[in-house]
Amino acid sequence: MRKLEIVIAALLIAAPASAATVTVKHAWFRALPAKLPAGGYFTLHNSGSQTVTLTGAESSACGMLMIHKTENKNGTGMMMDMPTVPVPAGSDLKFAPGGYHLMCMDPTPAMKPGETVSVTLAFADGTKTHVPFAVKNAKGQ
Ligand SMILES: [Cu+2]
Repeated sequence: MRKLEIVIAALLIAAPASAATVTVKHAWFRALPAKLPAGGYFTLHNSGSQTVTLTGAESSACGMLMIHKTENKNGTGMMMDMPTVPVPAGSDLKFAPGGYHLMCMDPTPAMKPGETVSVTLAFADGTKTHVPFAVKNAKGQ
């Protein structure tokens, strides 16, 4: 058992892809009236030389925070659950209306235009990043 733990620790230290190479820009939520789900949008930039994989998001301002992707199926926008989202080395991945987005399924009163809420993004290497999201109104203002 002890030997196995040492091997696992060595593997963790050697893991090359780290979310430390990821930066987040332009993070905001679109708050809608009547507690409708709020979409979350941002740009992930991976400055590293390895793909970094986003594996989850959570926020105390959302009962449940899901990663979705809107896809056009026969002219209808369908939202798919995305358990993982890879961000290729040296590139930007945009979460934007009509594509990848976060979906705050059950917004709390903290999700109010003019406020800022914190989102924790989790990555496949076990790291987490806390990101402030500006809350805007339905018009994105
Ligand atoms: Cu959605």
